[in-house]
Amino acid sequence: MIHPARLGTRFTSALRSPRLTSQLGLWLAAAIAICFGTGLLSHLIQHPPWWFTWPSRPVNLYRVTQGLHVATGLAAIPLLAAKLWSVYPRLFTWPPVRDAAHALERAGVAALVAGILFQFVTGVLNLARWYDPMPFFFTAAHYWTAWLAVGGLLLHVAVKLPVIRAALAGPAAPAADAATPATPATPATDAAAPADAVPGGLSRRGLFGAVGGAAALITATTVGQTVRPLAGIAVLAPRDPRIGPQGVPVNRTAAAAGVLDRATDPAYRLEVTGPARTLRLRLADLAALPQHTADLPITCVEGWSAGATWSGVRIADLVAAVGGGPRDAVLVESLQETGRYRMSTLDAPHAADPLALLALRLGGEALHPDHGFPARLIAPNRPGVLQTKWVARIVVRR
Ligand SMILES: Nc1nc2c(c(=O)[nH]1)N[C@H]1C(S)=C(S)[C@@H](COP(=O)(O)O)O[C@H]1N2
Ligand SMILES: [Mo]
Repeated sequence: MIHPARLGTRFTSALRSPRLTSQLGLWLAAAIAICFGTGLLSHLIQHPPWWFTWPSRPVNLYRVTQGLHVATGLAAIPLLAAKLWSVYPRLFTWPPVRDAAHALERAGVAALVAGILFQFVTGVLNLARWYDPMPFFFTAAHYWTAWLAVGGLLLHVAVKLPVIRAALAGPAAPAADAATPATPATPATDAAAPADAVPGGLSRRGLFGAVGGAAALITATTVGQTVRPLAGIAVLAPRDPRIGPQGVPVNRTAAAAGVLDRATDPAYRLEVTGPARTLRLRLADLAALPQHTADLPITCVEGWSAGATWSGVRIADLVAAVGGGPRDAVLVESLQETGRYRMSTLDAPHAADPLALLALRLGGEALHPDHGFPARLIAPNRPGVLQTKWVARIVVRR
């Protein structure tokens, strides 16, 4: 049996060094910062606190921020893998903890790694719409773990700052890094001794090429779910944004939402309630109102998006018809009786935007039942989950 103290000598790559770990860490931190910022933004848009308002323009802004959220999260996976590879021999350092401070630092790193892995795994499961392995509500777990992971990350960077500084300022030659601990703060066990290196192993440039290549490949084969010119090569994206009824994907069909009968019932009435009156409108009444057309995307939080041409009645016109005004918010309710996305709120900037429609038509045809027939909400610069389908009721909120 090998004594644990000798295990370290079996990790032979001379590439491992505080410098390599720091450089990978820098890229990883940049990706995580964008991913966290855009994720937080998406959360704020969906659950706005009183101090937060989200504009209705530019119409594609959320498409960009949520596309970045998913793309940076995916691209960070090979970066994390490489960074963990660069330090994992330390799992076997002996003794495992030197003192209380060291124990705390190691526990912090363990929590941080667990948090980030949880984010990547749940994020990918959500993209794949595979909820079985997640016995919790994805959105809440993904949101709160993000705070834990980012807190852990800031702490980790703070603790490691002297090492990171010295490593990044130090000489570029990896052998020199590995041979001389960069600062007294760096324990001698930080890197395998270059004497152990396997000649002809992966070069530093080769490693960065492989990691960068993997990140680029993942991005190129998934980002087409929102960047249309790349749709043809998006072989790893779970969703082809060009495929679906009327050329637009569907997340929840009318049958799955249990609304097919009521949506196609000739007795359908849209109820519009405002400070002055309540209107009950037949589909023919809605079609007789002034119709407007808007080119707007469906932007799913899952990272896919699809632009389409919608036409129907302006939300602002309906609000005005029941005595509301441009400073009012609007509650939109679906025929769907249960489910998290049966309702949404349009804040005043969105409700008053002339592009916010109660859409009756998609691409010049009546809405397909799966796209929300007889009427769906479509408004600019909003997550897909807030674009309520099969609208039954609109309530003006002062
Ligand atoms: N009533 C209702 N509306 C809904 C949903 C839903 O489950 N129920 N899903 C939302 C989600 S998650 C998205 S991404 C869009 C998808 O719209 P589409 O199916 O018309 O493309 O509809 C939204 N509207
Ligand atoms: Mo969605």
